[in-house]
Amino acid sequence: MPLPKAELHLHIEGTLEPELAFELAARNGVSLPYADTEELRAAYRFQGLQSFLDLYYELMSVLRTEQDFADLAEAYLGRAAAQGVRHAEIFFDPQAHARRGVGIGTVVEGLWRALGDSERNHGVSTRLILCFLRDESAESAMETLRAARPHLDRITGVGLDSAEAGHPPAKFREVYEAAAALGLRRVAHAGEEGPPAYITEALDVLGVERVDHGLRCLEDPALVERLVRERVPLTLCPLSNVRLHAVDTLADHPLPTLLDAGLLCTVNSDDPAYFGGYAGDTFDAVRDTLHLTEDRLRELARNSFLASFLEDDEERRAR
Ligand code: ES4
Ligand code: ZN
Repeated sequence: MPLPKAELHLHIEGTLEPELAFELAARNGVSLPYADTEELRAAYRFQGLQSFLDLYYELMSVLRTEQDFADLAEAYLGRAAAQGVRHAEIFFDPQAHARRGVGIGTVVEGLWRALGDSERNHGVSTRLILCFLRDESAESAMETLRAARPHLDRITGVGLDSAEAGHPPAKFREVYEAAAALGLRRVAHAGEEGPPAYITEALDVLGVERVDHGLRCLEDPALVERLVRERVPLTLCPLSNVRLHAVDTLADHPLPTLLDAGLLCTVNSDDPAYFGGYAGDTFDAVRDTLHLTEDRLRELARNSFLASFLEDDEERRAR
């Protein structure tokens, strides 16, 4: 039995496996510039975040209808459940779909067809987190939040993703203030490719409760001390860090150092279709390669529920 765990850093568009991408492409009459799934998989060699994002945005063009989003989420939930995931907080990128005329209603209501029945069908509770693309304007983010208003009963929080360098968190101060006023929880990617100062800014200017990635906090000992003191969870994604070259190999990943420093670390899969593993695969990989003890693995699993947006009673039931 895999360890029960919560997944807190998962882009639903990053769960699009090549087989489903081709199926949806055929269904929707979209042509992909790859002959078959093998040729597509061969393109999964990334130089860094941007080269991954280019393919990620290209491939998600096959997602058009509510049923496409339902099929995508249903496939993810089945795989996640099989790997011990009991709770998933799922990112989605509405602006990336709005670009080709797919409205946020199609995305959210489509995902909900799967998420709404997930506890019953898979034993996985879920939350949705709307991510703003940080390489788009603050005005576009605000417009996205406005468009989300009719769907807020389905949405728990907001996040910030896409190309980090040159797009500091403070650019999104107003939209995060507006999100907080609507009762939404706040997270942001920071310190993945961007500097530690972006982590501080996400905390101080955006008021985030968790930091997604946060890996580069290690370059600033005072920041590490603060994150420990304030019990700010980090949603680390070790397989993603390897594939995007934030670390050289998994054996070099600083997860043990981060845990030893007393940080509230969680381990997550980010974009599992692209980075080589779902939540259970990721736990197995760090256990085997970083030689984590059973106690450390249990700590990571416990942290995933502690750092989640579940209420206390729900949290106890999930784990
Ligand atoms: C992402 Cl790994 C990563 N970083 C930033 N934005 C993203 N969107 C999807 N995956
Ligand atoms: Zn991410």
